[in-house]
Amino acid sequence: MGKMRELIYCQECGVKLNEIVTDEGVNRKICEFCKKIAYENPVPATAAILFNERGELLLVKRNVEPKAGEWCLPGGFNEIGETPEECCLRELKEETGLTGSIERIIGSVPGVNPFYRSVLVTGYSIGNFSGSISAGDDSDEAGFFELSNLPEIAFKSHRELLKTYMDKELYSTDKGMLKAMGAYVITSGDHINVAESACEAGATIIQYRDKAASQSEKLTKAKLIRKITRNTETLFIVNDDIDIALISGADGVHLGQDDISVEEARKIVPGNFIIGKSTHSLEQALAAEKDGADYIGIGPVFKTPTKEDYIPIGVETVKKVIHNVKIPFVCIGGLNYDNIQGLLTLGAINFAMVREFASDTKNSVKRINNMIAGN
Ligand code: 3NM
Repeated sequence: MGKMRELIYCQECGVKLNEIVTDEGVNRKICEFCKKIAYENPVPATAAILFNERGELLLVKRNVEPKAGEWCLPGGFNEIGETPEECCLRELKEETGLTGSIERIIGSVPGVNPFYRSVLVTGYSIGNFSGSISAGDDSDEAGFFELSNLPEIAFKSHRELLKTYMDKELYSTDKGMLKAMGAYVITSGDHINVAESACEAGATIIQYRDKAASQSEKLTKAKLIRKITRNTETLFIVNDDIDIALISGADGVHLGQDDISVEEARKIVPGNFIIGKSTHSLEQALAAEKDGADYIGIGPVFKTPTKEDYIPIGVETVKKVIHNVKIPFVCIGGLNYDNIQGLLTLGAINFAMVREFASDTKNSVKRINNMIAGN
C-alpha cells in the first residue's frame, strides 16, 4: 500500500491550505479563501462477503489501481444518496453479475488508500444470492474459492472483515457451516448415548428428536445433550419444540410443516439462532426459503418406516431443490450408504438419518463424513 498522500490544496478553489489549531486543540487545515476547514475524513466504502452452497468465498480480480490484477472482496465506494447496504449490493451486481440480499453487518474497518487517502470499509454478509457470474466494472474476473485455497486478498481492510466474520463464528454457526453439514445425526433410542457418540465422532449437527417423551423428559435430555455438545464443534438442534430449544440453550430448532412458522419463531429467538424447516416438495422448500429458514430438510427422499405415512419425493425433487433453492438443504428419509452415493453425484452434500445413526453411531458418522469428503 502506498504512502498516505497529504491534502495540500483546497479541493474547492485550489488555494494552498493553512494549518491551524482549533479552539478544541485539534490540528486542522483551513482554506483562508473559502473560510472553510478542509476536513480529512475517510471515504465510505463497502465490501460483500458471500459464500456459495459449498462454503466457497466470492472474490473479484481488480482491473483498476490500486491493486490492479489482484483479488479482493466485491465492493466499492458509496455513491451520494445511497445507503451502505445499497452500495454493497450495487457493487456486487456490477462486479460479479450476482444479486443478493444483506444478511448482516460484519463491521467497519479503516483502510489506507494511496489515491483516496483514507477509507472506511463496511462489510456485509450476503445471502439469497442468484444469477450467474459475469465480471464487470472494476473487475476482470469473479469466482468462488475454497477457504483452504484463497488467493492473496489485496486489501488489509478486506482481510480484517473476513477475519471478523470467521472469528465471530458467523461462518461456523451460521449458514456457511450449515451449507456443509455433512452427517446430520437425528437421535433415537438411547438419545443421550447416540448424541455422545455422534459428538465424539465430530458430527456437525445433532438433532434431538423424541416423539415419545413428555415435555419435562425432553427438557432434561435436551439439557444433557447441550452439556455434551457445549464447547465442541457440534451444533445442537431441537426438533419441533422451540421452548425446549430455547430453555436448554440449543443452537437452533427444527420446525415441521405443522409447527409455528419460521417468521413467527424468528420473533422470539436470539439473533444467530438456527431455524430449520422440514419440507416435502419444491413448493414447500421455496416457501421455507422465503419465510427465512436457515436451512431446510427435504424428504423423505426414499420410503422410510421412520416416517411411513409420507410419500417419498424421489431423486427428481432433490434435483429441483438443488437447482432452485439457495439456502442450505439436507436430504432426509430412507437414506443409507448405498443411495447416498447417487445423491452425492447430483451435488447434495448433507444427509440426515435416524436409523443409520441409531447403532454404531461413531463409525456411521465417520463413514458418512468420509463419503462426503470423497474418501
Ligand atoms: N423427517 P430414517 S423423513 C424424521 O421427510 C424424518 O421430513 C423426514 O429417518 C422428512 O433415516 C424422516 O430412519 C425419517 O429414514 C428419517
